[in-house]
Amino acid sequence: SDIATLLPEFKYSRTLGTDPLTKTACILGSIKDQDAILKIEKSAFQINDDFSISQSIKTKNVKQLLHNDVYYTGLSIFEYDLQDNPDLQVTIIWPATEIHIKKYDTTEQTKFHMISETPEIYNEIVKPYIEELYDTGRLQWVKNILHNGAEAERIVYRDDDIVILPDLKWDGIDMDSLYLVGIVCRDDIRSIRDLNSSHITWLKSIKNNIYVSFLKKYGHSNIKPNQLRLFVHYQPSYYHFHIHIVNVKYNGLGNSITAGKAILLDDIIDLLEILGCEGFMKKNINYIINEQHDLWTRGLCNYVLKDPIEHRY
Ligand code: M7G
Repeated sequence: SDIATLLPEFKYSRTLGTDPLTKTACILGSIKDQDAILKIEKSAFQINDDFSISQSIKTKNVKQLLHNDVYYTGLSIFEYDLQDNPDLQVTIIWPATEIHIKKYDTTEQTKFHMISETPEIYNEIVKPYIEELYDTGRLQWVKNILHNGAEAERIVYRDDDIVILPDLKWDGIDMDSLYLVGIVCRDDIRSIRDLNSSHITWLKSIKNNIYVSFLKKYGHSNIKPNQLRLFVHYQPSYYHFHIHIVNVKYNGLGNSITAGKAILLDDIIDLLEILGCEGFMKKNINYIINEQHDLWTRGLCNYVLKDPIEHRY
């Protein structure tokens, strides 16, 4: 299938969420009687030296809303072109699973809670969940990238440790929202919980290769390696260890770059020095979970701090 053939077949069922800040809409529907998620996002402006307002906005397409003193506002339609200045980024997930739908459904994501996940809670609730998910095909896209040549033409860097490529969320054009993902080749690390001090050298070398390959591919841009935010999610959506590589100035990511979800790669490496051979299994991990998440219903709901105040102080 191809996105251009899927799109006309999409039948609307309900809106999963719209966000006026990121100019995004997520819609649930179906394609050939199977659930599908359609995400549309207005693209960022590409304004370069030969950008010409007068060419991009046709006079007949401007309607004035007000003029008062030096202030003029109006509505308009911009001239786009598919190659260098597209209007929209479109994502389709099809067939979409219940987990996908929950992830994109912001109408239901109203209740969030802080969780302090102890190693015991991890072993009792999270680990069995990860193991169960592992063979359900949810990581097929990762396997396809690592072993089956998927997205091959997009790959920025590859060695025995990591494959780096543009993230699904990035349009590949707008450098202000540059977003790459580095997927490690080994498949024995599901999340940061599996990391310990024996992985420090490996992580440092990966970090270095992220910077070197970034410079090779995007050195012509104005972004310096120290302007990349390297981070890892806990909980992630996909339990195969990967690193998010994002332009520091991009803050259109909502919850996914906030404390309670994103942990800087440098902090992970530093923490491993302290945590030693037990690694993250020695530590509580604190994060935010919403009631829609499977882990919530599978038991995290029993561990939420109903009264986080410790009265002995
Ligand atoms: P995560 O922390 O597991 O979950 O990151 P998140 O989606 O909640 O952030 C997985 C990352 O992989 C995300 O940044 C996704 O956008 C990205 N990603 C997911 N899929 C299915 C693909 C894909 O098929 N190709 C690429 N290139 N990136 C993907």
